[in-house]
Amino acid sequence: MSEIRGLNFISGKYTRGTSNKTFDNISPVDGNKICEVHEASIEDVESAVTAARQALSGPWGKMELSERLKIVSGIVDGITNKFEEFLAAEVADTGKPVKLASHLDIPRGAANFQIFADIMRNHHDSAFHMPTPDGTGALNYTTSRPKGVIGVISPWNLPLLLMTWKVGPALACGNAVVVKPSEETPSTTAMLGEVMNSVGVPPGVFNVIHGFGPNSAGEFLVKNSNVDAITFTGETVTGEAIMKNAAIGIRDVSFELGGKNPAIVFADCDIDKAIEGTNRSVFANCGQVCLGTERVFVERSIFKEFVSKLKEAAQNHVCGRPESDSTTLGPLISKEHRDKVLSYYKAAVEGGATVVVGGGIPELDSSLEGGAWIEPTIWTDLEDGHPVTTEEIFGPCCHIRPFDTEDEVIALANDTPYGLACSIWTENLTKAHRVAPQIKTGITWVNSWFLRDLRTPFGGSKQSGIGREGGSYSLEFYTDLTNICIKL
Ligand code: NAD
Ligand code: 6OD
Repeated sequence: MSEIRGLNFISGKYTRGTSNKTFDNISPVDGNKICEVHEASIEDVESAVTAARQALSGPWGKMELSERLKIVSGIVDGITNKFEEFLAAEVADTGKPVKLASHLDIPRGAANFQIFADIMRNHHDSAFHMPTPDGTGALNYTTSRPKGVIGVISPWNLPLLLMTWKVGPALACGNAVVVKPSEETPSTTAMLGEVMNSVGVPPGVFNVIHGFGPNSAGEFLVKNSNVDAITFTGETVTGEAIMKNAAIGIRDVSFELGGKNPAIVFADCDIDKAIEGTNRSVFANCGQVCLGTERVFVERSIFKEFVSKLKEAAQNHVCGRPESDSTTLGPLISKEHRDKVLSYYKAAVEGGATVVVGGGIPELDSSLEGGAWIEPTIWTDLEDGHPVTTEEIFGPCCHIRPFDTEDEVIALANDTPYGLACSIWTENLTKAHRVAPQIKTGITWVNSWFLRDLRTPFGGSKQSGIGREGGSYSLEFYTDLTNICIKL
């Protein structure tokens, strides 16, 4: 099985590709090599895109909707039947606790196919009757087609979940895809090829190419003029680079990008609920969730109590091997990413922060020395505008700042170029309804975090994204709409 994890998947077949270049997939838990990954050449990317194009004019393109959706639903069973293998591969690549991946990553990875099969099964076109001067009238109706070949570029933090969140709707809508998973986490995307074959997805509908971004598979894919549209999840600066290349040929993009998400904790919250939720939103997945909280604003009268309780929660986290039942915190994805996060830990101290807890590398069993471990960290007392409070860190850390008034905290929450997510903690529903719409984000939770109904629109405002995906909103990107106007 480890063999296919590092292979490209083109036209229904696993292949090393033609580049003769490989790179190592390294465990973030202990630094050991997991497998060798075969980097796709520009010719391999071209082959994958050609295979996808040809699939659109083959059986896939001609298939009845009901048959296509039966196949898409079959992918759910295909993943579920290999649940343990997907789980082991995802945990190996990311180092995240088994408890987390078995509840979130793999079930959601499968559910992403079911929801979009259901959405398409219930999708209907619109019709508009129109009067005309001669009195006979006209009938307008819409009809949608698949957009074509979709380039899917995905990140490493929730590899299977975030990739299938895009492949699910793309296939349900009848497109063909070429997927470039993150170089850090190639395994579960590669393994999905086997599932696609086993459930009858025709060759060329789902293709996987491995490699990096610039001057590698990611850039080759975006620059390929036979790719009709690009859907991407990752950093905002990467989105900018992709958008420049997608502009050539005026290709559509859908972007889910970075965030610097606030949590707003009002004095009238249920403090235990707020602590439990903020403990998850700051530290889950070792802080590597785009929706995660890095800025916490707490009403002054409960500030000290909140800081002390969140500190206690942080201290209770246990770093350790993913398989251990007691582990609550995995490593960061890589030593390189840890260097970046540690540079913010250093900058916080240099900027005069009070380090409430953490701030360094934990002392762990010597067998974990080669891993990318880091301490959960909380700061207070940084000046507004300090980079630690404005830039996305993507680690298990947050800055907590007191506030006095509702208007003040709304302004603070919105004072960022990002606009992905927010959590508001209050037992006063009137206040929640008043404040929530004033926060400029794609999603705002009240008394919760990462509670997802897959039929709802998901995406980011400002520099956190372009477009919304989820439920029938995904059709805006994955289909092309034609209006047919019939003069009666
Ligand atoms: P990244 O932008 O570094 O990489 C994402 C993917 O883009 C990888 O597959 C990478 O190889 C590829 N890539 C890099 N440069 C490219 C280029 N020039 N052309 C084409 N492809 C290129 O992101 P990451 O480090 O993997 O993920 C973490 C980031 O993703 C964070 O900023 C996080 O906030 C963001 N993210 C956002 C969401 C969301 O829904 N908004 C979800 C998850 C992660
Ligand atoms: O829940 C989702 O659909 C989604 N796209 C989550 C993104 C999480 C980011 O790390």
